[in-house]
Amino acid sequence: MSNLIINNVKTILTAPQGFNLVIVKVETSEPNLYGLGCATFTQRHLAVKTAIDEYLKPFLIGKDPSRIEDIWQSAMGNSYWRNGPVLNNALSGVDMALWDIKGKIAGMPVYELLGGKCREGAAVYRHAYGNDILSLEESVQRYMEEGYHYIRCQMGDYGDHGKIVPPEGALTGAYFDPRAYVRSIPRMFEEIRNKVGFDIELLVDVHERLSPIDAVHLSKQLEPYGLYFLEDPLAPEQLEWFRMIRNQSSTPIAMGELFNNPREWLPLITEGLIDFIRVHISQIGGITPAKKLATFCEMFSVRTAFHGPGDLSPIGHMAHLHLNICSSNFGVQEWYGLSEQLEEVFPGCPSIKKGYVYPNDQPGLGIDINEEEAAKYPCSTEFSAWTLSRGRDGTYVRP
Ligand code: GCO
Ligand code: MG
Repeated sequence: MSNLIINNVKTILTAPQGFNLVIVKVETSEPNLYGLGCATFTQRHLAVKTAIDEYLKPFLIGKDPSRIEDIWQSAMGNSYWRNGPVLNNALSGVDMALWDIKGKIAGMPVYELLGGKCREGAAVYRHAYGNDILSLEESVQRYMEEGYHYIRCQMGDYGDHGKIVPPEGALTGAYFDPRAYVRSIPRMFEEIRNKVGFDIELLVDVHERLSPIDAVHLSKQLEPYGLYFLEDPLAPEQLEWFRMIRNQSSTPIAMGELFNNPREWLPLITEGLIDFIRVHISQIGGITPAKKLATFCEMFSVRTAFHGPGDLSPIGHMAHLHLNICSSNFGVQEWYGLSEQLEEVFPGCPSIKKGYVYPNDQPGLGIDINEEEAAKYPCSTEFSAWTLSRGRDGTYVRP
């Protein structure tokens, strides 16, 4: 294997579950030895594809795929301008694929290369949803019956959708009212706790939609309901407010799906302002930086809860799983659920049983792609509607 080189890098675009997914396939000079990675930035998939095809592919061809650290560092620095979502996702696709190749060469699953198992399966949280409290409670109870111990609750849209009256002539958009949302969440948890008690872990995603002082207020209001965590209470642009939240409330805080740059998470971790780091690992550059981040968090008693939405490929979910299995400070994994179509496109999807996701013992990441199946589900170039969000008076606000 000493003369092994990368001889091709392919970008595969597919949307089997309706979300645009970006997959990287790194091929080597050894026939049938290739690796797969997730580079999904669903809203700008073509920009990521360009970064891979036009820049990373020529940068990588001829290089030794075993030199993961050197490739990660040099690809990150070669563009000089760095830490943005497009280039980080592109690099993540390559990085995961290189770990996949290394595992295949070693004949070991990636979690073995990263230190070995700390646990057999990773606990996941599911998304319970309902338009009203009754349907939400039903959804929570369904997940409980299926054996889930961690359940995230979301009732309707983010605040009084439909009841908002903007000024005449206001532009169309996804309207929401953050104040109404803040008022509704404690009421929602009061009802749910009354119904299901305290033996189950409940969570909520604020989706960075609140003004800082409303987030402080909400975290205090939620104390009686003993949440497992309050997710992404503020945007990355509002980091200094996390100290205020911490000083005023003991509700555990999870943060980070929008993070790109290590400078965003460093102060929150070192200053003890969050309890869970929930970065989107393709958004920070893949397994290499994510394993370093997990180890760094361990020293500060911060647990991991990586972002696992629908717009993440099963290869990305698999990368999480390998990290979750071998990191002692793993907390919980967000689990959106995989459709049958996804399982057909990605043979080897992880199995889920009674609230835990299990890895397999295949070498590498242990997941493949069926390119013919993938081609049946073209990506969409429509702009996402939910990110065209507006507040009560029709002003554009970030979602
Ligand atoms: C979550 C999320 C996502 C994001 C999505 C953006 O799962 O917690 O907030 O659903 O909105 O990944 O594309
Ligand atoms: Mg979220």
